[in-house]
Formats: sequence, C-alpha cells, structure tokens
Amino acid sequence: MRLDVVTIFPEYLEPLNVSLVGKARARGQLDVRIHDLRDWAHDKHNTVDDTPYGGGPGMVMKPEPWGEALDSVIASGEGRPTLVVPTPSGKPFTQQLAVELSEKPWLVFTPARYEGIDRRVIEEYGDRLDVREVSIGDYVLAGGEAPVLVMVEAIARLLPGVLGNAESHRDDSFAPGAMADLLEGPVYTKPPEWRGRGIPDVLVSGHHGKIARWRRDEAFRRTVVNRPDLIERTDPAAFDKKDREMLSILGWGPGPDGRFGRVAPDVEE
Ligand code: 97T
Repeated sequence: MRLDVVTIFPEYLEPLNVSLVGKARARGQLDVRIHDLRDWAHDKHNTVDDTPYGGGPGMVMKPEPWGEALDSVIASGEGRPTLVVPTPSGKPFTQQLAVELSEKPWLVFTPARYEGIDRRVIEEYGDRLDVREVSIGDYVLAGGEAPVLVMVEAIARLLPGVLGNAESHRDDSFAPGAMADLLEGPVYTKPPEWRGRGIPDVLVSGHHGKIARWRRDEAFRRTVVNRPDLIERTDPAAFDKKDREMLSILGWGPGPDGRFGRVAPDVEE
C-alpha cells in the first residue's frame, strides 16, 4: 500500500518511522511519503492560510497550495488515490472503515491546521477522487496530524503480513460479523501473586471451556459499564442462553423489540 501525507508539520509524522508502521515500511509492505505543504506556497512567507470570508475566528487554509500539492502527488503515481481528510465534521473512523481503507492500494491524507481547508478543495477533488472526510472522535484537536497517526496505525496493522501470527486480529473487539461487539475483559500474566493480589483460579484450571465462558462473562461486565450502547445495538440472536443469564445478573433484559436494555430496578414501597 502507498500512503502520502501532505502537512505543514512533517516532523509531526515522525512516529510513522517507528514500531509497527516503521517496521512495515522497512519490510517494503508500506510506502509512506510525507510532503511539506509549504513547498507549494510560493510567496515570500510561504503563506498557507488566510482570514475566513464572512468573518469569524481563526484562519482558513488557502486553496492554491493544496491544489498544487495534490495535483503533484496524484500525478506521481498510477491510478487514483482515495483522499482521506481528517475533520471533526467527518464521518466516524471505525474499525469497519479501517478495514475498507486497508483494501485500497493508495491513500492520500490531508491533515489541516487552523479552521480547516477552503471548501472548494474538497469539492474539486471530490469530482475526481473518492474523498472521505473522517473524524476520529467527538473532541477538538489543533489539527489533523494526530488523527492521521491514529488512522495509519489502525489501517497498517490490517495489511497482509504486517501483524505477526501471535497478534492476529481475528478476535479484535469491533471485528464485524454476526457477533456481539464486546469490549475485551481483563488479562493477567506472571507472577501468580503480586502485592498480595492473585489471579482468577479459573485461568489456571486448564479447563478451556470454563475459561472461554469466564472471559465472555467479564467482557459483558465491562461492556455494560463502559459501552452500554454496544449491547443495545446488538442483534439479540448473538446472545446465547449463558449470555442472557449473565446479562440478567448484570441487570439487563430484552425489551418489547427483543433488543437488550437495562431493566428498571424494583423500587421499595
Ligand atoms: O479537531 C480536528 C482538527 C483538525 C482535523 C481533525 C480534527 C479531528 O478529527 N477527529 C476529531 C477531531
């Protein structure tokens, strides 16, 4: 896969040289090219921003440097890349979108600073390319560079041969399918006692069936507390008899539509 990033802070993308993504690049599984947007800003001060039409706070990124940068990057390869534009107003970046983007041969990321990029740039390339405006969550950052790091890591680990066998992603939380989306439960390693704290007996029982059931029960425990929306949206066909028992213990049951929700606690008279 080829990845291009056009940014006014090339040094912000340095983490792409280390760890999983850095190793994938070293192995030739990933071709990452970082470009400085100011290389396409031709005035004395390499200006890339200006005041917003209509007034208001902040600055908007000018269209001309982006147009020249993107024309140059697009012309440097074969075929049409998918353009990924990080913005708090985009569609959510999910595991499903990570999988979809990991199947593309070429992605170009355009992280913006200031109040965003002149809208005409998105329109112009939207006529020629598959353009995805994407948000990584409901919070506001100073720019799109951190979202690029997040998205590239989520995408790169899905590429064939990038993740070792030991860390295969078949049981990632949020892997799509007819499965319930559950958060992972707790994990333990040696030593068997640490500061007076032991580990759950079931994990040393050698009973694989009981261990699997315990892990799923703990996953339900965590999910109802931290992400109840994941249970509420699950097709109830994904819950077996023991799942339903555990959900009932946790105060959850089926509503009129069969989907699970919190059962109203009985109030004392
Ligand atoms: O807050 C931002 C500013 C610029 C570019 C992207 C973002 C953002 O993306 N996801 C959440 C926030």
